[in-house]
Amino acid sequence: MGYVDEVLARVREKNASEPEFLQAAEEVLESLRPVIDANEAVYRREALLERLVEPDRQFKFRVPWVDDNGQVQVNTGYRVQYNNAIGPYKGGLRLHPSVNIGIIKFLGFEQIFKNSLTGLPIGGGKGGADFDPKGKSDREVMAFCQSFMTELCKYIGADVDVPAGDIGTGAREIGYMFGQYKKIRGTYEGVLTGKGLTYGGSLVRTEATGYGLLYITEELMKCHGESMEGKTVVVSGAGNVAIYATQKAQQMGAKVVTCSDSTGWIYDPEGIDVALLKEVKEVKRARLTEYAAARGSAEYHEGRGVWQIKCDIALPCATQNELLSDDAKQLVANGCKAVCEGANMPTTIDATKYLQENGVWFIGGKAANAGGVATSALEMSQNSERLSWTFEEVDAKLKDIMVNIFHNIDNAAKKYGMEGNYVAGANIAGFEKVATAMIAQGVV
Ligand code: NDP
Ligand code: 2IT
Repeated sequence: MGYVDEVLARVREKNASEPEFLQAAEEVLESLRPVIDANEAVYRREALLERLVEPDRQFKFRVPWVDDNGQVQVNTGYRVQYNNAIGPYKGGLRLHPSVNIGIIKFLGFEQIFKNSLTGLPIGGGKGGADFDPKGKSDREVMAFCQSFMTELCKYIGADVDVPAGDIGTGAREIGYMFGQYKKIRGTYEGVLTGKGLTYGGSLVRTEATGYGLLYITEELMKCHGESMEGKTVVVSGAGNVAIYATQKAQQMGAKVVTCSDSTGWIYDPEGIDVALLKEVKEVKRARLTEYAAARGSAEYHEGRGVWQIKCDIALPCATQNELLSDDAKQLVANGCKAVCEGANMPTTIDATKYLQENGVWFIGGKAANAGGVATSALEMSQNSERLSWTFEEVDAKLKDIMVNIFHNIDNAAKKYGMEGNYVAGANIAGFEKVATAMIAQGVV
């Protein structure tokens, strides 16, 4: 048995109850085969893969808080510090009822390679809780965030581990958490990113993941002799990533005709009205039915279904495993040319293979959604020098980073004889830097 197969077998045995983590680990290790085979003796002696798949440490803690009726509620909080070979642990906090250790581990593992691809000095980590912010008052959200940070603050710091937003964690939650960290630790430091602009946040961080997704998609199209102008784009999700992906796609001259949330989806053949979508989701925190009610051209459908709409480009921006084999078949049948992942692992392994085998250009989340964490790293830089850069400055750096990521993953795929396989290219390029740093730092 080869080294990759041996490690995969052990990973499957040890993590049998964590399907999302296994999916992420299998995707990465399978595509690293050519690199591992070329350096097997060194990596085996170093136990490099065994060290890579095992987090440095993981925390699980009780989060008690009091609801508006005076009732005590209890949630479970997590932080996984996966790998700090190239910088402090960095990664978001997910607040969603589905959160468990397997989901946080999958996200933390992905984050190692994504953060490496940005070219900036950040390691991989992730955290969150099974708390559901939906339907909670601001006071309840604050109570939860303060209790969560009361425990989390023991393990993080500007040079140690720097959390940020993810599903369910936006500017409001980051603000409450930052306030509690400052209160308990007594230091004013860049311990979180995605902060408000009046207390150390960076311009463009709000838009960064969606904008970055479009910058890399545009570069992909350009390299295939195409542009975004006049393209029909299908987007899933209606949160932070989806909203700003839609906005940038429209600025580039494309037409985005769908969005979705956890209960239904919108088909708007006139093109999504971003201002209205922002009002419904960011201000009112309401359902997409409100979008449809306010917009004559829009159809609302219950359940899932955006991938059945004919498009040139599909951008999954909601959550993991939301684009399945049948969806991939539908996209191919409809002539879709490109799929780029705004979310983390939204496409199943089978669906990814089908798209790639049928000539769809596919860029996975590690590369395509790296603009968010890259801009977080730019926020850390600004905090360190106690300065703020202009919107144009940060936006230009973000664009540069995304264009570089595209060429790095394209070249890595070519180097190992897999031209056009951007998934393998991203895993390889992300891995090589981390592996070199781990070996240089010895057995730690
Ligand atoms: P948000 O919480 O802002 O939005 C998530 C959106 O997806 C919401 O519209 C939500 O619906 C919808 N959704 C549909 N089904 C689900 C489900 N089963 N679980 C959770 N959400 C669902 O999150 P983000 O936009 O920040 O994140 C979206 C994806 O992008 C995630 O995979 C995240 O990990 C990834 N990502 C985020 C980055 C960031 O900077 N924020 C950076 C890189 C990746 P509803 O409105 O009903 O809640
Ligand atoms: O998945 C991700 O990259 C994020 N949620 C952003 C992490 C960050 O630290 O900005």
